[in-house]
Amino acid sequence: MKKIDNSCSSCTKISIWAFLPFLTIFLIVFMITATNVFAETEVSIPNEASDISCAESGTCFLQSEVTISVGESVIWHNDSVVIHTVTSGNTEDGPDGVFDSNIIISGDTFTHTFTETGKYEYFCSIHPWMTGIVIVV
Ligand SMILES: [Cu+2]
Repeated sequence: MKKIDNSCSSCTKISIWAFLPFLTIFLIVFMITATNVFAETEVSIPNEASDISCAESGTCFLQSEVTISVGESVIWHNDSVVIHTVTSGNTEDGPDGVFDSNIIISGDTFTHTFTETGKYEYFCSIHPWMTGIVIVV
């Protein structure tokens, strides 16, 4: 008589390994999602920003032009010893009201999340030669 093994001692092992591909996919999706949610592009406001010569070299903001994806944020760090603002718009037409940090003191930051595509010009209302642009694609 043939012995039939009903104990299925290998069943537990099989079921654990069967979840591995799903677990891997879940982890990959989670990491991609988490990366997008928390994606922040850093822009520094350097010490030399308060000197008008930074406008010629385009170094009033570092970097003065950044490209990000919809839903991502830009965080501006005031790495200088004086106050600045990050104000959307341009010096010709003034603020356009999309975002405005108001005064950022030395060492402080301002963050804005961009939810629509477009080209967002900004400047410092205290040092109007300080201009930058955020391109959201
Ligand atoms: Cu400034």
